[in-house]
Amino acid sequence: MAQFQEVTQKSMQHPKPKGLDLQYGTAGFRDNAQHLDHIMFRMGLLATLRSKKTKATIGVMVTASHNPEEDNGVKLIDPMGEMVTPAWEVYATQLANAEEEDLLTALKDIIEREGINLAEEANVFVGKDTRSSSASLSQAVLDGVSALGGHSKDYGLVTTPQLHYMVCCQNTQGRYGEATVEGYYNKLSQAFLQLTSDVPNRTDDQKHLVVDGANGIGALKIREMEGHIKKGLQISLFNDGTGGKLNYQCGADFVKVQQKAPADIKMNVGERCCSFDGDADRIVYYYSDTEGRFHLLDGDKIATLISTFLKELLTQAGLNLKIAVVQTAYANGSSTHYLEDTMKVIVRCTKTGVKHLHHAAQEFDIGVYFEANGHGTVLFSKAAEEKIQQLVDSSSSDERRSAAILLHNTVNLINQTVGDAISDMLIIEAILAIKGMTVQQWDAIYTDLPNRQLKVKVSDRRVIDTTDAERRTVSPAGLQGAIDSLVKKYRKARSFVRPSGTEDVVRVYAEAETQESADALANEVSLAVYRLAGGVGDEPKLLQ
Ligand code: 16G
Ligand code: MG
Repeated sequence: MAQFQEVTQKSMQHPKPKGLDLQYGTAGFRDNAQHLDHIMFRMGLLATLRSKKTKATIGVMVTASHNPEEDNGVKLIDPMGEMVTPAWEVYATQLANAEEEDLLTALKDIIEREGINLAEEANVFVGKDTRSSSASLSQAVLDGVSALGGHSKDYGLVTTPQLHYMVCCQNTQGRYGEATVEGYYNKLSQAFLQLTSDVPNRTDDQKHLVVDGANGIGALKIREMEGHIKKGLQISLFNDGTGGKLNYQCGADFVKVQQKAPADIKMNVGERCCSFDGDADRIVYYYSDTEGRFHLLDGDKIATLISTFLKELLTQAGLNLKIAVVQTAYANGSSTHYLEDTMKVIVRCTKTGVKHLHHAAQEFDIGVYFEANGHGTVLFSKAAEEKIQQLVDSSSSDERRSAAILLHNTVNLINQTVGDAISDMLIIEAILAIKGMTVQQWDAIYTDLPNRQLKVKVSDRRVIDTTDAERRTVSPAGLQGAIDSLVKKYRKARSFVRPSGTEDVVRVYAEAETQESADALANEVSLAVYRLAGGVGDEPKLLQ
């Protein structure tokens, strides 16, 4: 077929280095940008097939999120704006690793297995982050789409969540919103201004927020959006990409891992600050207290703030909707305790990775999901949205209806397709404004248990097999028993280990009543991993 000839020909311009083998990881391919040209072309092909299969628009985002500038990567987006279904991640890996002469066979294999009609139309939306390699790599995606006769729309520089949003808007015929960047700003800013417009006497200080844009796409988009929201929010933007390097000593991952503020940021005592990651799908908040101590408000604190707010509104609106918070094993034990025991909300734990949390959150009327690292959003079921809308349209008592209006605007402010730093930031700012809360008061809702994360190098991290949402290991033999007896030595302690999905290491997490205990436990568990799971190099060094 002519289409296949076109694929073979165009593929010669995006040749695969022989023997190179890459995996579609937790959130797509990620590697040094120099290794990715053929991957991008082939993901253009795959997205076209996925579009023909689903008869819907598919998204391809070129980004390596919080990785260093030299890296790049690609994420595929399914019709409702969610991450691509796991079965197709397997195809992505197969297609990516087929040697040049086997490419058509790999392609035909997918077509056959999925029963794809090649005559079907295909539409692919493409976006990219600000990395210097992103321009040519996104061109490779576009080449892949056209090689299989698909139509594409190049959104150019957008955040990952913006592209997810566009795909959802397109496939819902505009019901979710207008599939343009301007449409995104309008929808979110209107909801934000409506939520905050009735809040009396907000001072300029209360409206002020310091934002660290990680020198990435989020900074660019905040600049574009600033004018739309300035009545309700005054932003001081740092790491806006004009001077510093992407993700270098800044951004959500740096702040979360290092537990300190970005290098080039000016923060006054008690001032609210937040950091985005390199593709603006993660956010964390922080402030510094009068003693100069740094306080981090991570995904767990964000989930608590949002779910508490929603639960109170549901009560005021008299709506009987089932709300749950979805976390991972990394959630601080204090947050889980607070949510279950004080807030009385359902808490679920899933494996690490947004797709797992997203999936679990879909089971509830309202599913709030956040990873501790700041990835997260809220999902509202169709029934929940309808009930809220009915109440907004009704003539019920003022209090019930006002609560429903707040809920309605909250729904519009949230990007339900995926975690979105801009949308999450605006919802947090709106809640703090409505409740008249300072960042310190938010932080004081519960106190995090001290914790420590370490990495251990082993010869093959796949020897570690986990169960119970990664909270327990089933292999290698003896490891879980060892962890259990170590945990017993400390008060309020918990520890688990899991193979990383993005790095060649085993991750160790420990928490306990004091920092000393958490550190000691993390050290001891690391040593157990090293000894029982084939550690390489020197024994893990004990933390001082
Ligand atoms: C990816 C995931 C993130 C997860 C992280 C875990 C998405 C969009 N991103 O970045 O959610 O926390 O991997 O990395 O799903 P790890 O497996 O190396 O610990
Ligand atoms: Mg990211």
